[in-house]
Amino acid sequence: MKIKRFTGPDMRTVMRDIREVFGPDAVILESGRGADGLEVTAAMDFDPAAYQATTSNLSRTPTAATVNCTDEDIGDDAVTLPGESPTAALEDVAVMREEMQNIRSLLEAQLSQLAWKDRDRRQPETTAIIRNLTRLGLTPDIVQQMLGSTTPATGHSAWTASLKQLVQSIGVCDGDLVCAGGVFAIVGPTGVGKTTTIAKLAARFLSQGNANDVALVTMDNYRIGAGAQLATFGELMSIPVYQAGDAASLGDLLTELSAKRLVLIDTAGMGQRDLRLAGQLNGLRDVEQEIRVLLALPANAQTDSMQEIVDVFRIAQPVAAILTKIDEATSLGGAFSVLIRSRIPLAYVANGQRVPEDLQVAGARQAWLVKAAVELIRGSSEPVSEDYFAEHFAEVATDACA
Ligand SMILES: Nc1nc2c(ncn2[C@@H]2O[C@H](COP(=O)(O)OP(=O)(O)OP(=O)(O)O)[C@@H](O)[C@H]2O)c(=O)[nH]1
Ligand SMILES: [Mg+2]
Repeated sequence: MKIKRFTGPDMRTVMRDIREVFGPDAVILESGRGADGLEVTAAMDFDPAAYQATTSNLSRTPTAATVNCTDEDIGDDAVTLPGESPTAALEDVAVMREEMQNIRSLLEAQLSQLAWKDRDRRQPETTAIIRNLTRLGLTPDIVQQMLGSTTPATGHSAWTASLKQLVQSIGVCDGDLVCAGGVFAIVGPTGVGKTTTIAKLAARFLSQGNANDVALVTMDNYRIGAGAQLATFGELMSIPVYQAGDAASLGDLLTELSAKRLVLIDTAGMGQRDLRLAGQLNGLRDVEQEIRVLLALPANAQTDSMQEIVDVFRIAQPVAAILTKIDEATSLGGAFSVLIRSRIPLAYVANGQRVPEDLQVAGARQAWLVKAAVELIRGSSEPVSEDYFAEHFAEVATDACA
């Protein structure tokens, strides 16, 4: 904590000096009139405990302390608040600070609302697009991105242009990634549809290839009977299913299976905050063979949860994502936002429980996805509050005015 006394002819000058020296978070400790005009004692990195200790020390020699201070960084002695106990003074400062912050927030909110209303009046087409893109579930940063890269247009064509922009922004893999062959592992949190998607992918491959060319591996050794689900799918499709416990046994198994055109590895679903997760994901990286990781992302989750999933599973270095459960999602913009922001291309979209029908290749299907997102908002009646728009999109309006 640093404490300093500032003097000046008026409050405006003194406050400007304080802000220049200590920055916007300076705390005002004391103010009054002195020989040099207005005197204000302020602190940077204010530490209430240290300040309280200081003022307790000082209460023995308060006057001398105040008289002796200079404009240099002053010692502890400069901060007594005569006539008031240090604790009471501290409480006053805290209350004042909170009140000022409340007033500031209130003012900011009101200014934003005014600016948003103003923008609505000046640029009704843009604000209509902002409203629609937001209703799709897109996050403010991605809405801005769509607006920023859309060439100016009016009316219906402006909306179409922003949707086209969205279509172009969703990264996808070329063609049918898995069916081209290789070793793939599907990772993701519990219950997102990893095992079901593996069965769908294996069945897709079978429609073009041979059951002898494919093998399934489960690394799900954490839960009793977890491997049984994959074993059942394997049995139904006459595809062999293997079990691998750790990185070493997975490496040996992959060597054994090197003649297979396609190996699909199912991993144990773990919550993104499960401490065992990193061990499992690192295990996939520790094998010699190249394993391409696909991240299963549940489209029916909240946007923040999807972002957390992407952030946590990033250590597995996923080459692509599979968006699951889009049939259960109430909006798709959140998933688009997370994918666009994290630059993970989309390989497949799962839209139901049926194996293998409910799995679509994402490549060249962005327009279909965006259309599905638009259809979802047609059925939804939940409006987004004007306060939300004011909070996230008013700044642009202020800039535009300047
Ligand atoms: N509606 C819907 N349900 C799905 C989809 N994909 C999978 N499911 C269902 O979701 C449930 C969980 O699927 P699993 O494949 O077992 O999920 P998982 O990720 O392997 O689960 P854990 O291994 O427990 O982590 C099952 O009831 C599936 O039928 C989908 O795209 N849409
Ligand atoms: Mg599973």
